[in-house]
Amino acid sequence: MKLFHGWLSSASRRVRLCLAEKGIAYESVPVDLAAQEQHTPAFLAMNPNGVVPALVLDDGRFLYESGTICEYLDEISPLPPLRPDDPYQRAVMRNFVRWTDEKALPNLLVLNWSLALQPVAARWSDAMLAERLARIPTSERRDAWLRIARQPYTDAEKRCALDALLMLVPKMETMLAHNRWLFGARYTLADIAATPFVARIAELKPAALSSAPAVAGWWQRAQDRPAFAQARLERFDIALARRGAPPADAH
Ligand SMILES: N[C@@H](CCC(=O)N[C@@H](CS)C(=O)NCC(=O)O)C(=O)O
Repeated sequence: MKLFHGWLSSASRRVRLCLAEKGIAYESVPVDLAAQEQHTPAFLAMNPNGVVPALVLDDGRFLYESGTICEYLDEISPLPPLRPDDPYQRAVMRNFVRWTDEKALPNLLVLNWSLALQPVAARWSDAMLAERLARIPTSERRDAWLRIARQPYTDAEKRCALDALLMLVPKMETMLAHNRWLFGARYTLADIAATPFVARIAELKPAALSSAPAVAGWWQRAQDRPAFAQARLERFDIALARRGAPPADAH
């Protein structure tokens, strides 16, 4: 398999975690988001939404949407199982993943894009910006790129985004009250979905974790898993300094 991904991208980090948990070998193809490689015709042929990640299967077919990719990997490579056995619990797990997609990701986007993309996009001339916006397939991301290029998020907006991202912590604290992992004794795709967000919370506001003991314990256990190191969830500032280049020892 071939994974087109961003080193800093939460959705890509999820899939790297899942591949590592499964022990599935893959070719890593980093996509430079600041250079908008995700909007090239070749990339759009793999993912018409123009976002990372995209997975190319061994038979040449493509798959996108990180949550969907992780479920697919769990189906084709059942060991270790990464979903609850009970269909109801599986459904609830899917809703948790969806919650992170809908509530956590857009707020993290405000914070991460302000650091990673705004300094680059602000330098584009109006003509360059218009040309680049025209390649973006969805109106939602076209608006996001226009916003980051011409009207940077204010400190108040960033504070709001961080507060909204932090809503994940009490939600997880409740789920972990009597559980080792989010859905019980088994590490699941819900834990994988949450990991990139908690990693950023640990960098942006570590105090939020010190005041949530169950989440703090979960975060330590998540980092102790061998797959965590293999998936290369480096600190955002360190990875950003390399500007999309792969870590020296990454595959
Ligand atoms: N729902 C999608 C979200 C993917 C997504 O938003 N990817 C971001 C990085 S985390 C991206 O490609 N951003 C670049 C852009 O929007 O141009 C998934 O889970 O795969």
